[in-house]
Amino acid sequence: MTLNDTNECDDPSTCIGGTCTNTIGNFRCTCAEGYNKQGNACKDIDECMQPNICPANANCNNFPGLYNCVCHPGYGGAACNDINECLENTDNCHDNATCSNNEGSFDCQCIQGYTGDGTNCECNESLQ
Ligand SMILES: [Ca+2]
Ligand SMILES: [Ca+2]
Ligand SMILES: [Ca+2]
Repeated sequence: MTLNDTNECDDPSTCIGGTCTNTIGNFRCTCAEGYNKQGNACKDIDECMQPNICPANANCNNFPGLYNCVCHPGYGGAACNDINECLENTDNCHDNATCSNNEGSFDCQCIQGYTGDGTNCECNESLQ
C-alpha cells in the first residue's frame, strides 16, 4: 500500500505559532493554551477584552499566551478588596493621630491637642 501523503508541516506557514502534526491525508495544528487559531496561525487571546476577567478594582494586562490582573493602589488580595491600612499598619499616620480606613485609601487625623496634616502632628501650643 502506497501512501501519498504530503507533510504539510514542512511548510512553516501551515501552522504559524502552533504545533503542527502531520497526519495521513491531513495535518493538525494545535495552539498552546492562551492562543486561538485564526486561519493558519495561532494568535494570542486578549483575555482583557472579556468582561469581568479582573476584579472591579484592578487593571488587566494582556501578554502573549497569558494575562494578569493588577490591583489598583490601596486594593489587594485575589479579589482586589480595599486594604485596611490602619489594621495592617501600612498607614503613615503620626503617633499622635488616629487612622481611619476608607475605600481605596485611609485618613489620618491628629488627636485632640495636636495640629497638623495627620502624618505630622505638633502639640497645639495655644492650648497650653
Ligand atoms: Ca499530511
Ligand atoms: Ca493573552
Ligand atoms: Ca483602605
